Amino acid sequence: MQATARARANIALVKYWGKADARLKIPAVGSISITLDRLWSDTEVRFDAALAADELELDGRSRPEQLARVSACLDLLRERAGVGTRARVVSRNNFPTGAGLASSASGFAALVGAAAAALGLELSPRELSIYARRGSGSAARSVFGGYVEMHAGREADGSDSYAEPLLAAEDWPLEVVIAIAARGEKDVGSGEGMARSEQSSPYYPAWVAAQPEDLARARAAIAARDFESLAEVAEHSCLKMHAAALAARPPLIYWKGVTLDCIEAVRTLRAAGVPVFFTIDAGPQLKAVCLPEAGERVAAALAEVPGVLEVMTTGLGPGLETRRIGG
Ligand code: 2P0
Repeated sequence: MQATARARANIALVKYWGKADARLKIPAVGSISITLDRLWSDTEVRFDAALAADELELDGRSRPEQLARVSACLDLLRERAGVGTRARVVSRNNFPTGAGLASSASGFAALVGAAAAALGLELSPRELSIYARRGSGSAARSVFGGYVEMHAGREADGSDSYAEPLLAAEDWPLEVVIAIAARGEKDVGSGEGMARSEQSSPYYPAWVAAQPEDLARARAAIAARDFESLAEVAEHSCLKMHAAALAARPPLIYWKGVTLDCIEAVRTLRAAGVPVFFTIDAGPQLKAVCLPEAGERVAAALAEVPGVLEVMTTGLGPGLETRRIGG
């Protein structure tokens, strides 16, 4: 009863921010993302009757504070399989954990993929997406590669709240240049940030109300491979999400000064005709999305911004990959 899985991080171009149901992790809004090729979580799950409790090792050390969330996700799959056996989970990210680089997305997608395989459950990608959502809302999207849409759904039980592929990575190969502006885990996790925005930001209702229009525009831009139009809606969605978060009480300021300097660098490039736009999640790192021919120029420009610690470039990648070991 052992399996491994690899799932990749994703970044949203039309953002997810806010929940309709916090317990079931049903998002208040749909979202559209791209899956990144070079940022992944590798996770091994081994169910073992000799274990008295679940165990978690993340990036080489035990993480008791994360264990409850992992166990809760495993419980859903144990219930489905009709077993009570505890598991040892060993997971490793090949990129910084908890720093606004979507480690919970790749982590929970890999966890669900490996646990389902270890239990011998034959789940459809849609079912895997629903289970991954219960771990972390954005993880529902990392089950798929390329361009992905997450549906908020209408059902109270979350049964229609899952992600679906929109377009394969190779059908429109974009590049993503990530500028690392700070290391270390963020102060306010996205779950808490969302709850605070829902409860106290005067802009939150407007954010939710405008989402269908942004989703429709991004969907159309992706179908038409219209970079300019995707750039416009993605930057708008990012800034609107941060505006809602900034207006929460107490405020959520995820950016550093260097983040703003990176925004300016991207805007300068675009004004000069370089096909690039930015997006930023619940952390200080800026992600610049560009056509492949602009990748080197964008990476060089961001590396020159004072305070940028590191620049990583990646293409778009595939969805969840799972391997069962033994039986
Ligand atoms: C996104 N983020 O769409 C948005 C943009 C962060 C900013 O999805 O509470 O870690 O586990 O559902 O999945 C991060 O949210 O939150 C996220 P939970 P998650 O990528």
